[in-house]
Amino acid sequence: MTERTLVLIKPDGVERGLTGEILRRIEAKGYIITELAKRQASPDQLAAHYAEHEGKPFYQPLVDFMLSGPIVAAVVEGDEVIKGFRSLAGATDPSTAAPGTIRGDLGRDWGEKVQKNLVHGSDSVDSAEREIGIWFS
Ligand code: DAT
Ligand code: MG
Repeated sequence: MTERTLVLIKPDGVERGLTGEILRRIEAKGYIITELAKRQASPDQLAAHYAEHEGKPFYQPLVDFMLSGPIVAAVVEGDEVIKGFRSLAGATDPSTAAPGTIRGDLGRDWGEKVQKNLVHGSDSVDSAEREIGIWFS
């Protein structure tokens, strides 16, 4: 089924010049980038985006990191793209993410810096629609 997902290239990906490489992998898989924008995230956008993690010990370091530099936000469309992009991204922790994935091939930070894992991808149809509304309204 055709779906939409919200992809964020986090500040580490933008700063390291990996925007093109990450978008290349998305397009090479056959997904369509329907919206694309480089942004400085606001605290309000991040509070909404990461509401499910509020109160967890990693919440504030995660938000601070996401405010540390520009991000690239994209709406990506394709058959089963929500699950499919998370598969391209790989496991949350770049130290164990599989080779061939964005985090496994390109991620250089883990442990207490695991928030620097290059990308975000929505995890369900509901969260995708909610997140797209935060970044593209
Ligand atoms: P994902 O980005 O793979 O969907 P998530 O939604 O569980 O992971 O968490 C959001 C981000 O928060 C994740 O990309 C990195 C950070 N994070 C998750 N678990 C963490 C932990 N145990 N310690 C530090 N940061 C964590
Ligand atoms: Mg998540």
